[in-house]
Amino acid sequence: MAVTRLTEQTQTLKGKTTEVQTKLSSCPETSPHLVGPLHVEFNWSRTMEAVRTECGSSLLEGGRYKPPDCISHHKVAIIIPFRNRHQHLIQWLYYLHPVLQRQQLDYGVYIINQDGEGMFNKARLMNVGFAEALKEYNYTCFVFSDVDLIPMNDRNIYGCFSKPRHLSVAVDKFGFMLPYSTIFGGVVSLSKEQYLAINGFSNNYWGWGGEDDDIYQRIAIKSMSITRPDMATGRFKMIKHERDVHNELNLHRGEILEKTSSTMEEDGINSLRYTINKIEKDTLYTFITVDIGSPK
Ligand code: UD2
Ligand code: MN
Repeated sequence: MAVTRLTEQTQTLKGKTTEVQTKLSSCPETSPHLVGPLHVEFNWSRTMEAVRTECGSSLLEGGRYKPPDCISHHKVAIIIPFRNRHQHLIQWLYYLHPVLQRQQLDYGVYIINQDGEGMFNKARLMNVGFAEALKEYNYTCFVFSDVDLIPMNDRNIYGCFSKPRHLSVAVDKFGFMLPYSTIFGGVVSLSKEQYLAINGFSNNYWGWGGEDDDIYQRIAIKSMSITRPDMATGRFKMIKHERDVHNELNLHRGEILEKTSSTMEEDGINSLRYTINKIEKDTLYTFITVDIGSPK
């Protein structure tokens, strides 16, 4: 199907600048640029500036990209919950930008940085990412990723499908196996409709754990199921780290999780409250610093 996109091409014809329309077709079902298994290692220390030089030339401000020669099937906002993991972010950007481009995605990278030293709340940050990304562009797909997870195969598409998808199925930290069958943490994708059908994520998990099982519950309660890539395509490396300060194990996670079915209609994207303190546009990403409050 031929789709028309207005491209701003400047032609210097006797000093005149003109806008021309070019006809672009949909990208192929499978990108011809994919290479399969990737070599991923972390024993290097590039600066952010070096990654900007290496990966930035194809990007628009804010870590935005569109394939130059076809219309992508996926308009994807990549949402990364974040605080104080600068080195991991450099490594994530270095590996992911080329992969996402080879996948022919129309994408933007949003780093959602929790302001202050309060208890970390990953799911609330992901909800903020959904809301803020939609203010910028008509994204139809949302990929939520830990900052420390790097795919080892570029055939693991960071897009959305007919069901919510769990992409990080074989993480080295877990011996390249699913630690349990209902795990839905790490890297996941949901279309805008799928995300809204579950009212986004819970805002009430402070500290480590539980929020991923809650998302799985929401999906199951709404009679949806999930998909996964095969274990070879879904391999990931997690950058080694200790548990962060102010992200201690959430001892209440079990009792919140038990109530998901009765609370999910009121607790989610429809009850999200936050204050944006800063939005910074880098070549490689949009960095949103947000005050998400603290536990009641
Ligand atoms: C697992 C899950 C993760 C999440 C977490 C429990 C997998 C592969 N990963 O990861 O998705 O469910 O358990 O909450 O199943 N972060 C910061 N700064 C902080 C704390 C966290 O940036 O101070 C972000 C960062 O993107 C990080 C993510 O939150 O990757 C998850 O935290 P983690 O890496 O400490 O948790 P982990 O590895 O146990
Ligand atoms: Mn981790």
